[in-house]
Amino acid sequence: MFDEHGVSAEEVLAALDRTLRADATYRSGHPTASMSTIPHALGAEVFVRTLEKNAGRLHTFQGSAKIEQELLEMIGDLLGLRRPHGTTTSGGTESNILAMLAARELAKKRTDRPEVIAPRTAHSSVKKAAWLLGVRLVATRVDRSYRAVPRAIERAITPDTVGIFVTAGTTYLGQVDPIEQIGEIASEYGLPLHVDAAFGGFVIPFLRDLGLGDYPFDFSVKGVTSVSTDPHKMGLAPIPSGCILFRSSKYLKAITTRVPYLPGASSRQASMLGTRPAASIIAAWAIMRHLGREGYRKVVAQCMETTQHAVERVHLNPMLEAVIPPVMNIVAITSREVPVDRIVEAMEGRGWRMATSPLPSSIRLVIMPHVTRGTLNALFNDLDVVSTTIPAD
Ligand code: 0PR
Repeated sequence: MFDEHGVSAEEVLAALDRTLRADATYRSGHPTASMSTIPHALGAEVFVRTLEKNAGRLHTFQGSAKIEQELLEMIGDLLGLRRPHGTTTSGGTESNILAMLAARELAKKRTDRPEVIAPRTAHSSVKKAAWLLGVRLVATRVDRSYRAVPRAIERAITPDTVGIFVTAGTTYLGQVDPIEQIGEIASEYGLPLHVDAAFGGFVIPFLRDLGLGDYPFDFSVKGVTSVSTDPHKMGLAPIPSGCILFRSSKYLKAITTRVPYLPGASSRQASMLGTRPAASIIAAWAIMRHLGREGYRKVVAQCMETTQHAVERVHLNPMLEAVIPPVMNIVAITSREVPVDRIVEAMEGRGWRMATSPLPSSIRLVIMPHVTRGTLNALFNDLDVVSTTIPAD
């Protein structure tokens, strides 16, 4: 109901407090399967200070326009691209939609029945993008480690194929597709190759620095034509914050429209949205400037240490098993006997908010910076009880 007369600010805030008590807070150590976390304090401060700025109107906010460009350049540098052509977005979903739009538009003279190939582990937003854009999505199989099978992708190519989508840091397992091999195929067939690094973009470069794994995924790989990554995941930025970068300007041009009421360069918009917060762009910029590579490396090192602890707890329980040895700070746990759903139900009964993955049926933990050893120990103590006391049938 929308009342004729308003109520006092105190009353509004009290009502808010009561209602929002139902939300999980990151500070409590929960949730244990979110890909976002407590935003970095500097980013939060900058976000609040710049709330009124509109990145959909960069003629009015020319300082913000400069910050957006600098942010894209910093992320380009992180992803191995000196002169990026791209845009900030609201997150991984919008970035995937834009990557698919670029692929479709560049092939529109060639086919009016566009198809995109993506392994079945691609995030659901790839399916959403295909649906929105009238593209047929061809899902290809994955191997026993849940990585895309390059030969299956090659076999799926038809004259109507307009692009290939792969993932660096899959939603459910944090797995990285064999992007070098797929890059070879994309180059050979002259197809755009989009890498969804929504989560992995702020993790994989630091794993490499830390000696915790080398997973080629970015513009250093031949054949990769676009990469998306989200500051609002492991970039520690406030929501909404994503970006997509293209290797060449032709992709960006293909998704750019003109806004008639805006002058000059500001009339060209590549993002899906019109009015959108510059605050999240400025906050992401501030956090990246402040933390530097060193700061993010420390965050990733800490998350990977905690992830290792989670893996040790899984190994200590004979009823549980990690689906793959974690590549990054995502752990998927299956149960050897009791169906995962029943474990989850019992854990929910003990007050945990659990997340599951369907491929394969497993419990999903994302070890973000707010997830501590203490939280994990409490969670595994309960998992140990639950997994050993529920009857298997
Ligand atoms: N690409 C990948 C690889 C992702 O993991 C996600 C989000 C996206 C794109 C879409 O990003 P935006 O949400 O920023 O548009 N993955 C979600 C996440 O973990 C999906 C999710 C959320 C899955 C909660 C399970 C869950 O319990 O944030």
